[in-house]
Amino acid sequence: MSANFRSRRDLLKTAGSIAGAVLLNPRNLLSQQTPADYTLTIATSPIELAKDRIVSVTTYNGQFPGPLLRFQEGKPVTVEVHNNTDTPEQLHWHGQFLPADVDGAAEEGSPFIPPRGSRRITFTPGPSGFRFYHSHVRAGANLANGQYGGLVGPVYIEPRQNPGHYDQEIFLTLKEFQPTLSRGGDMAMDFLAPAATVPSLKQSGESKMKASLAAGHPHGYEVGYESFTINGRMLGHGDPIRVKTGQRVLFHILNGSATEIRSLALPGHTFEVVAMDGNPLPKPVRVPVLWLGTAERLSVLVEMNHPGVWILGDLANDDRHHGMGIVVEYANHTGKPLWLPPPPFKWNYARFGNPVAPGKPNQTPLLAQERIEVIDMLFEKQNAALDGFNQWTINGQAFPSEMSAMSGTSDPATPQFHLREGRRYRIRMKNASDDIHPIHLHRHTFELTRIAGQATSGILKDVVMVGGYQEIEIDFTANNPGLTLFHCHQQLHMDFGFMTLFDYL
Ligand SMILES: [Cu+2]
Repeated sequence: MSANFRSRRDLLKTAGSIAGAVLLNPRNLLSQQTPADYTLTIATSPIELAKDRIVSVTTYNGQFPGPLLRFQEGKPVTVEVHNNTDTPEQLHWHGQFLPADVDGAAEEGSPFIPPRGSRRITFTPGPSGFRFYHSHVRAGANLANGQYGGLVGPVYIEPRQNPGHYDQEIFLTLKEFQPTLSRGGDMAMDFLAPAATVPSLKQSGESKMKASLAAGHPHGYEVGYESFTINGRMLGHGDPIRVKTGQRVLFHILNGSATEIRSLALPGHTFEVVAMDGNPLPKPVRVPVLWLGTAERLSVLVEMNHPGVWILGDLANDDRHHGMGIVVEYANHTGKPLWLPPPPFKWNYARFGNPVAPGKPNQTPLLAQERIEVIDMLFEKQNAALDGFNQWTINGQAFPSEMSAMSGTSDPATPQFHLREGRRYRIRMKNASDDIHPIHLHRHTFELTRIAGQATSGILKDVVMVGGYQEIEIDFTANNPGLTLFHCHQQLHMDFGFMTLFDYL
């Protein structure tokens, strides 16, 4: 390998002496010689979810989740990604403000990491907080590709000053394995608040569904899973989280699922939510239950004040019994871990924001109403329209799937929406389907401003769940020129049309 390396360098040197400095970027030469700060290798490897349950999936560096990458805000890093598979790959840096060619989305023009090849990138991490990286290729009907496998890993970007005050910091990645297709699913629907739906959206969605079923179509495919894990281990099969009475434990929780919404509770304890999607909240908020849509993150402090051996687990009994949980064990306590269902609780994003008086415009002076340009988006489902898969549209347009297919080429698609740098935008999302969509905007942070009729402010995110037949508004500043992808993070939805592209004029 080193001989190979040297000969390549010699070759470059020769080329340089012949062609002169014009053809060769000295930074490229330098990067050939300097080792990368981080190396990630994509390969198929066995992962032990539980005793006698070993699955073979694509991973980063042979482990699940991928290694925790700790960056420092504003300090450039070089990452080399090797692809030891036969499929072109994209590694997306979720939640960071990066240029489109390193963001890791073919639709934005990021080059693929070629099969059996590699790609080296340098970028300046930011903003600070809990981010993650994951595969960003289309899986379509192939449940071995995209985020269905093990290509998910956490990123923590250290802030310039550290405001933390805790005794232990623990990263948890929630992820299912062994996906299968079924007709219709069992997605939890009634946990969001406010529950108010928009009658016209409901009427439109239901009549389309009725017409489709009347025409003899079955329900479109949904994905289900055999195995549920936290940090790649089914409940009871990994090491417990060991704590001591009186400790404050900071959990950084990532929903790394390809398709599922997750919940968590820890009997006898409450969660003090300090950040959402890595961004500090206006003030910490104490809740008994956590909900995370696909790709959402929560940073929560837990005061360990209820000694025992407990299950930190999903509220859905079936999913918890199939592994979605982890044991929390106090020092000097033994025995069978206990689960107790939490009190009834609804998840309302507005609870985490600044209250806004009813009837008042929910704007801080910075976001003066007259400076905001509204972008309307209508989300619709065409039941079972694509070989049994549901097709998804934004304002009647399905994103062309061949675009993000595995061709290995990365010609950007045609942008549907246009931005001007420096301007403030409001995306008004109307969901005319009964599904909850975790909507993600690349390369930017947005602020939640209205949730199903309820105004709020101060919550900065990069993914938000839009409830069935509900309307949500998010505001963002166009401050990172370049192609910008917007999509539902549910793999089955994004793969079958639920994506669109912004450009800057
Ligand atoms: Cu969706």
